[in-house]
Formats: sequence, structure tokens, C-alpha cells
Amino acid sequence: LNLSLPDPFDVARRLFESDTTLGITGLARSGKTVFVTALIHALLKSGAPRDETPAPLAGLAAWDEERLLGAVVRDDLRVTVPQFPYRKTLATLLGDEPAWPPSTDGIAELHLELHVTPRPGLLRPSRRRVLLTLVDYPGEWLVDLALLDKPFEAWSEEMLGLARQAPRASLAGDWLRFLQGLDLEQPFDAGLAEKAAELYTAYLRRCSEPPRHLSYNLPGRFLRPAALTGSPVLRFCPLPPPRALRGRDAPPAQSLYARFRETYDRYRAEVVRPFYRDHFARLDRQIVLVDVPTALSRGEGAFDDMGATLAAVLENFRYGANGPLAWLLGRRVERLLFVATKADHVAADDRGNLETLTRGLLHRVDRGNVLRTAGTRLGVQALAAVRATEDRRRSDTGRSILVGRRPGDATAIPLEPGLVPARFPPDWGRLDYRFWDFQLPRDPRWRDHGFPAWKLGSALQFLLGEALA
Ligand SMILES: Nc1nc2c(ncn2[C@@H]2O[C@H](COP(=O)(O)OP(=O)(O)OP(=O)(O)O)[C@@H](O)[C@H]2O)c(=O)[nH]1
Ligand SMILES: [Mg+2]
Repeated sequence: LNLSLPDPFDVARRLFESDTTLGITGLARSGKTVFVTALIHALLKSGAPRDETPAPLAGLAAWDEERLLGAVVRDDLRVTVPQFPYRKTLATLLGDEPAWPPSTDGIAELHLELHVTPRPGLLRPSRRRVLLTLVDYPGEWLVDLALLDKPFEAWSEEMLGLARQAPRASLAGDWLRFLQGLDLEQPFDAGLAEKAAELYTAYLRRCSEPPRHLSYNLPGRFLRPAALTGSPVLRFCPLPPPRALRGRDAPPAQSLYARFRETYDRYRAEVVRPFYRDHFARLDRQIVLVDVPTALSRGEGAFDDMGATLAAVLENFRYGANGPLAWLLGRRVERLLFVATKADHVAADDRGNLETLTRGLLHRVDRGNVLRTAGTRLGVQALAAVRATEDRRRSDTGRSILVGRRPGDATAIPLEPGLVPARFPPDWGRLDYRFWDFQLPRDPRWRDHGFPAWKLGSALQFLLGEALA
């Protein structure tokens, strides 16, 4: 056995005329699984007759120009990485009683082979095979980038600072009281470490849940451990400086404090870095999904915390080819699309506002325009990957409204979600936007034609147009 054989995937991908890896990320429940499934389904059904709706790829030039001949899933290319569960997810979305897919954890990939003919006039072979790799991974993992240049002491101080302030202070009681009772210089005890990590994780979970819905919950793997569930590398938490550190030298080598610091360092070296090396570094296009409608309906606290988390996420794309972390972050992401999802929850007349508001959010998040000047092409838009509502107009006021089925409703009914403002930040005192968890309708056409979408095609044009030209 020759262990220095080249990676079979790297060999196979060279046989394609073009090869693009698109990362799909976003915070929990932002719509990653639905987006990826709708995209795969649309590509697999791209040859459907054109006189029928929906046409989810409208807006993608290769589809509009009838140059996209078809797509197939390649199961044989990278066989040791979890495959995106598109058959299962599709079956759920298209079932007799359609439902939204369950929450997913961790990273999943899917490889699609697309066949396209070039634009007339281009000197290229008559048909090209394009490899499109989709990589779905939690945005929470990107927030861990911040840990890489923060020693345990500084990171602990930041986390404890947050935990002692509103809105988190009222959720951190159990964990903080436990820390108070700990002698940090006592010899390490595995049981105590486990207990501390458990209480800290429970605190993070309370932050993430209703009614707070906070998203800046570090380290990223504590709430989304995926394959690390139960592993010892997650047994640490932020600690206040022990007495020995205030003034004199380091705490004793085998103390609780020293061992927590060591586990934190191993988390950075053995969890965070390998993710960048093995996955993130392969991406050359990226879409960041942001559930703006839900965040709006949750109010200022949750909205601002999401903004802070997204700022940490976008740090990952700030580094150009020669940036300080380029060696870790890999090749530069050439195109980055920042997207407000679930646009079908917003009245048709307000979807332009949703995009303007999202542009405002991105501007806030990208302090100093570093992102804009990093050399990555940056796009902003709203979209609905799978529309669960239909648009209608009120006959009296002429205002656009939604027709949808809320949980518990027997049928779809006309509903007015209220206005989405264009201005950022929104005027919280006057905001009256409502978010209902619209249930998925059932429509037999979707099986063969893809799901009805809003601006999915134009998002794909930005991300993949050039690869399919
Ligand atoms: N109406 C509508 N709802 C959507 C759309 N996309 C996602 N949703 C809703 O948002 C929920 C979460 O979507 P997912 O795609 O599972 O989100 P995710 O980012 O994969 O979530 P995790 O796996 O938990 O990280 C779904 O259960 C739907 O209720 C959309 O295009 N339209
Ligand atoms: Mg998911």
C-alpha cells in the first residue's frame, strides 16, 4: 500500500472542464438544508418542459438560454465525507403530508455533474462537464475563527463579561455560581470538568432558545458538536483568573485552571484548525444565509446579537490571498453572496425593502468596508428557496398580502404580515412585522419541475454564472 498516493478526488476532479466548490452556511435554522435541497432538485429537473411553472432556475443565464442540458449526482467522488441527505429531505418536502426537514448538524457535501453547452460564439468544445460541489456547514463553526488569536485568558474575560451583562446575566446563574465555588488551583478533576462544561453548555443553550434567541454562543461546537458529541475536547469553559495569576506567575501545572486552558488550546488546534484546512480552504464561492424575517420578528436584542455573530462569521472572508490568515483560510473565496432567506414571508411589495434592509445590516456588520475591499466579489439579495405562500392583492387597499397556512390552520388563508422597513436599523418602536411558521403546501407539479422560488436563479447567476458560461 502506497500511502503517498494522490487523493482520488483530486485526480477525478481534473477530468472536468470546470470545477467549482460552493459553501452554503448560515446560523441555525437560517434555511441551509432547504436551500441546498431546492437547488439540487432544480438542477436535477432542469430539463423539465418550459411551459409549466414553477421554473426555479429562471434568472440563471445558462437555464434561460437553454444551455443547461442536465445534471446528475456523483456518489463516487469523495466517499468518506457525509453526503448531503437530499433524497430523504426531498421525500419529506414532497411527501403526501409535506413537512419541513429536521434540523441537521455538522458538514455535508454533494457533488453534481452538470452538462452545459457554451454560449454561441465561444471557442469551446460543444459540451462541457462542470463539477459543482455543494458544502453545507454550520455558520456557528466560523465564529470560532475568533478563538484562534485569543489566548484562554482573553477569551474567558470576554465570555464572562457577556455572561454578567443583560440579556445573558439572568441565564448564567447556575454556571457562574458553580464557578464561584471552584478552587481553580486545586488538582484537576475530570468529574468537575465535565460538570463545568455541562453547566456552561446548558447556559449557551438557554441563550439560543426562546425567548432570547441569541446567536453569539461560543465555542461553536458546544451547541453544534456533530461528530464531537461526548468527546473530552469539549470539557472546558471560560474561567476567571485564579489568584495565582493576579500578580504572580502561572497557576500550578496540573491545576483545574491549567488543564482547562490546555483543553481550550487543543480545541483550537484539533477542532478549529482542521475544519479550516480540510473543508473551508476548499471553497471558492460562498453563500451566507441570514434569516432576516425571523430576526426582525424577534426584536432588537436578538437582531443585534445576530449582527454581532455575523460580523464574526464575515471575518472569515476578509483575508485576501496575502492576508495574515491566508495560510489557514485557503484560497480566496472569489464570490460571496449575503442573502436574506424566507422572502416568501414578506409581502411582495416589501421584498425590495427586505433587500435594502439586508444591505444596511451588511454595512453595519462590515465595519470599515474591509470585506468590500478584500478582493472578493460581494453580492446582497433576498430569496425564497421554497415558497410556502402565494401573493395576492387586497381588492380594497391594493396592498400586497400573503396566502399561507399557519400551524394549526386547515387551509391557506389571506394574511397581512405587516410592513418590512427598508431603513436600517429598523425603528423598533413602530415595527409591526409578523412572522408565522407557514406550513408547506402540497403540489404534485413540484416533483417534476422543482419548487417555486423567488430569486433563486439570480442568486445562482451571481455565484455560478461564470462557471456555466
Ligand atoms: N417559507 C419558507 N420557509 C423556509 C425556507 N427555507 C427555510 N424555511 C424554514 O426555516 C426552517 C429551517 O430551515 P433549514 O433549511 O432546516 O435551516 P438550516 O439552516 O439547515 O437549519 P439547521 O440544520 O438547524 O442549521 C425550515 O424548517 C422552514 O420552516 C423558505 O425558502 N421559505
Ligand atoms: Mg440544516
